[in-house]
Amino acid sequence: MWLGVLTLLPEMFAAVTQEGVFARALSAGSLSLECFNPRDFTEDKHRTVDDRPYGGGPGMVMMVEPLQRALDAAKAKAPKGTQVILMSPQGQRFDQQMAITASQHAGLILICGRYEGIDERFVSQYVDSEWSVGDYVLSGGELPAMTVMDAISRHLPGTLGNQRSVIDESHLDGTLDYPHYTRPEIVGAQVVPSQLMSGDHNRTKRYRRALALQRTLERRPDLLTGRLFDPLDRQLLTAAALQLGPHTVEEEREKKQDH
Ligand code: 4H7
Repeated sequence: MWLGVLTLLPEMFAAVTQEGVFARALSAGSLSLECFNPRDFTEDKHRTVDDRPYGGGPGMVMMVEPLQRALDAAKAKAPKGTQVILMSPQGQRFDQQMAITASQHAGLILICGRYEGIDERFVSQYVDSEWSVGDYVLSGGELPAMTVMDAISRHLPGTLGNQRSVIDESHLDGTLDYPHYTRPEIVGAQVVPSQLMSGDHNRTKRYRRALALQRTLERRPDLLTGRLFDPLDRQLLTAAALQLGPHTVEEEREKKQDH
């Protein structure tokens, strides 16, 4: 997969290119990354990339022309069909399914905004989609772009070591991850759950599934709504709901009393 990034701060991307899954995907050749700095595509002495907002107000806005030229340079190197994505607080919420889908594309161009934002005429003319990594505002799109890049790189062939099927992982099947333990067996007053010590693979599997479902119900019930479950999952979820039921009803009652 080919990744192009438009950024005024290309040095930031050392954070993902120097170590970790993304770096290994680069070394393995299943991924390549090229940064394009709009400042390198300016023609004035001061290499200006921003200007004051029409209509007034605080801060500066990224100008169309340097972005346009940087994007042209990126597109000249991009594979056919490469999508142009703007990292933006106004974007569609980026999730695991989008990471998987994107990892199957030949190319992707990620645009990182700075200052107060980007001239809307550039966005409407060149951007195919806007993605957000969460409902908060950051000072630039670089960290969101790296977040997306890391999530995507984990799904490229040969990156997850032995292709250990990512199926077991949190979010892929719409449930949160189960808790993990390693040596030593005892830490202070806490021991490793006996279900993981028996060596009985089916018992371990069932225990982990029970905890994954229980935690999802407890922490992210929104992930469970509208889903279909096989008989074992239904049984584990029902047991979890029975444990949780009075607790959440109580919380709802308290919430109502508070108001
Ligand atoms: C596009 C438009 C993504 C990109 C405006 C980007 C959060 C996310 C940015 C802006 C981002 C996310 C520039 C508006 C900085 C705010 C102070 C870059 N923030 N910004 N201003 N949630 N910021 O994915």
